[in-house]
Amino acid sequence: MRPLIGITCDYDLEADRIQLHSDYCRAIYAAGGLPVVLPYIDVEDVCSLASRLDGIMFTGGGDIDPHYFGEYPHYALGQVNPIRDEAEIRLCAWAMDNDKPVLGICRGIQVMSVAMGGTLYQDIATQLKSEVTINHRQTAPGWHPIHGVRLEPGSRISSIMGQQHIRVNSFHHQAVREVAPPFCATGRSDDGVIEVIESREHTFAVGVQWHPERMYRHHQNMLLLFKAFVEACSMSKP
Ligand SMILES: [Mn+2]
Repeated sequence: MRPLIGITCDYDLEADRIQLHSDYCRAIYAAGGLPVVLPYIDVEDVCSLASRLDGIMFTGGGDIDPHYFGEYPHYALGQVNPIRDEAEIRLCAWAMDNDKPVLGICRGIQVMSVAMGGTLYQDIATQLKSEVTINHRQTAPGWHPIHGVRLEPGSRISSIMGQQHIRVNSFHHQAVREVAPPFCATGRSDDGVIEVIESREHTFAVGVQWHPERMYRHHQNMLLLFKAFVEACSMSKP
């Protein structure tokens, strides 16, 4: 039986409308899972809904309110959504506490980091000092990998991808800054931006800064990530 995978979505506060790129659902389905989109209802009820699922995927979206990691808003901070922030951060902390498999994508890696007490660069272009300057907001099509990511030897992500250097797409201006336990940074771009975090203490808790769901049809190695996640979910007990 296909494992049931909850997928968080975006929430347009002005239009009062939830929305999600279908690629997230298609990628989970292509990897053998059954996708379920999670609405923004009462936070406690979202956790009780999640307790019936086999895993949770946190998706892309806007910026996280820096209040969650003890900072004032930087002038380059984008739009924040308090409803989505509160629900996702609580849900992620619950999932980690209950060892529910978690995959974070783009904003999702940031949600995972912040939920465990980590911090973010609110804007890497102005806050990250590096000799290598990569444009992490590509204008090339989403399926096209624009920069490299070096994966930590022996990490879960390198064993999933079967390589220690991969190429990824990039659609972000924020990034994980300080990683809090149980996470470790296990993948970085050439300018030092953290692009992968993972926990060795959990069944499956991996966050990636890129968008594998937009790549997997052109670059099949990206399906390996969804397959590893779905496989871990299929062994989790709801
Ligand atoms: Mn990037």
